[in-house]
Amino acid sequence: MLATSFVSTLIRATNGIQSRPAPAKPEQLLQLYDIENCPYCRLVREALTELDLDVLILPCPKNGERFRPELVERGGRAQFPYLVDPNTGVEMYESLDIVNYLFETYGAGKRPLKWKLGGLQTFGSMLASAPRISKGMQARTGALPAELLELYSFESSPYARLVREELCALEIPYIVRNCGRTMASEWLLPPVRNAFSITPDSELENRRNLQAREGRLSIPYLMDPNTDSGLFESADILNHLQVHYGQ
Ligand SMILES: N[C@@H](CCC(=O)N[C@@H](CS)C(=O)NCC(=O)O)C(=O)O
Repeated sequence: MLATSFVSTLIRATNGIQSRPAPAKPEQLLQLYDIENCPYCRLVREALTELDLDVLILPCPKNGERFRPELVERGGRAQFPYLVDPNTGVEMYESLDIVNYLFETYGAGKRPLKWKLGGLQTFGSMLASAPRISKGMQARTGALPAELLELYSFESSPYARLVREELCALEIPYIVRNCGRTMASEWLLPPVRNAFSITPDSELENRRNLQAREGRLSIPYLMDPNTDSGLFESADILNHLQVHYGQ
């Protein structure tokens, strides 16, 4: 299961990993009606990681009953992704329009060249969806947590993807605390870092907060205020979701 997630990550090369933090962070959380393995939604999530913007994910798997009907009422049709920016009042469909909007509104300087080649990005994202076809696509609606879960994640993490797919299938809304990379040492896997006592001093607030909270940093990390728990390790997080929110 993990192997195909690595393939998706490799296909997207460096996309959705490296961050250049937005100079002007939005005060209120952005919201995204999203399907985890949708190639169009992935592009938006990649841009969010690259701009280091947090987002409230509203999962809309096939046959979903929680946020799909809500979007149809709100935007007029069931098409994903759909961005809501409560800071500006903007709401929009169309992945590449959303990416442009995010860079124009929150980016530093020009939109990177790769995003000007939008069609190419869409094609690459479609290839990346293929190895995970049907993963997290069908609703298996779980219990709705009273308080929002928070997932420390970056878009292209193969481990975080497994967790996001499950949250999507369960239709559990969650906040993504984006934790892209800004330093070479962050590319070292946690065990290697630990072996050589390397602690990257990231400029990203989410990474700094997680390091301060737990004394170490590894992605994904799930914070569940409902059970007062913080979990590393995708397998442990998946188990936690099943035990507390699964059918
Ligand atoms: N041109 C749109 C295409 C979006 C699109 O076709 N999304 C698919 C999901 S991958 C969708 O909304 N399908 C309808 C559904 O899932 O019910 C974009 O780039 O945002």
